[in-house]
Amino acid sequence: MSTTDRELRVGMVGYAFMGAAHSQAWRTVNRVFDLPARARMALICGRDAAKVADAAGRLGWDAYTTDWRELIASDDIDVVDVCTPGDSHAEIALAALAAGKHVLCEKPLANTISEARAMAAAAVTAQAAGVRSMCGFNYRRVPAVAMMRRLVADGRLGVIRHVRATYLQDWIVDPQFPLVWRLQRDRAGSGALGDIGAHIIDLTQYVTGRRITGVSAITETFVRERPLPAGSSGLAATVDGTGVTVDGLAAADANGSDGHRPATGPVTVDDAAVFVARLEGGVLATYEASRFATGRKNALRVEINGSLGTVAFDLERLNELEFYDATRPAAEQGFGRILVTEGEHPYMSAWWPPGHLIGYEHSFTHQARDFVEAVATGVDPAPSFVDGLQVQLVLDAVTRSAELGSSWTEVEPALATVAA
Ligand code: SOE
Repeated sequence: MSTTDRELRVGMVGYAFMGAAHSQAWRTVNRVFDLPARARMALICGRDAAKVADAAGRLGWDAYTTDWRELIASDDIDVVDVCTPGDSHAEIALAALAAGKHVLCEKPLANTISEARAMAAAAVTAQAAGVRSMCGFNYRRVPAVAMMRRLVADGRLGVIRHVRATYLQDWIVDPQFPLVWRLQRDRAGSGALGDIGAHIIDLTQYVTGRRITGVSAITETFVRERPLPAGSSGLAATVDGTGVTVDGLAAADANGSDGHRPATGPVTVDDAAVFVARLEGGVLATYEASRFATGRKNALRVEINGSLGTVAFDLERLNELEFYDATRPAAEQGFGRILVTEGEHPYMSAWWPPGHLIGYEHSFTHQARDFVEAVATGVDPAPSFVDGLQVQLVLDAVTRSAELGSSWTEVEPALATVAA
């Protein structure tokens, strides 16, 4: 429980799936962790006055506005939390940094490399003035994932040889699922690749401490034309495509002008991306991100093989790690299960007694905890915008490789490209 009087006044832009997840974190963080500052849910912003007023009440914000520029200009806001679709990340985050606000920005950092580069450069400049920024890759904050990193860093896996990562969903398998913003390149940047592939790219670079240096990729859009969302007047539909907040999902209701034939539009992003990669230090890796893995709702798996052992994480069993320790006597070898709920495990001492499990939303609370702590103590949080750019460079290399028939495509170090 936070005991300080110091406040960090948060202004959040966006209130759909990620806005709700971040709100849950801001509501909880002071009550669970003893932090050098208390986060205050000062102001929430959305374009629709009635909807954002409702969100403010429901999610627990003090006040609301329909103008994000007003939120940024306010002297009563210290932190700007960007939870909008990718097409507005750069504009909002750049304005917030220029106004001297600390920024937490959802992943992927931006829709394009040039936006991400501008954001990383602005973050580096702002950093010199004590302004902090962080990209919201929440899965880093699952205790079992942080523990996985600790095992690798402590050398328990020896020399890392392989990374195997998959992130699978199935929410658009039905060709009648509507053309929501997540399926439009100008709004979302890319499809499965940027939305869920970005997570496994960040997570594996984080856990191994190694950068992806090159990729060879294939991508596919299985369903190229979809009905417009119900009630939408065109491609600018803003409903969320996560299955959580889609308005009614009545795709068949989005009728064309003759009242029978559904009005449709083109899907302009990938439905799935598969790629092989090399990481620094000679690591060979495979990645798969798909929204067409029937039956897989939100299935993220990462396995790392080293000369001394293997560790595996499965988001559907997020309190556990599978660990094979090859240094044990031959007669005792085999995969074991670490239940990551001990006080010694990352973040867990603040929660329940050992064996009492936590869930998805805790990763956001831990993210808020780390962000508040970094801002209040004057330290740069991670992942930084430069780390976000590093992921973006991989996304870009995957796209380019796929366009060129899977040709091998190198990925530059992000810092070098920011300085350039
Ligand atoms: C997409 O369906 C999505 O909501 C992502 O945008 C999130 O980042 C991921 O954590 C869950 O899936």
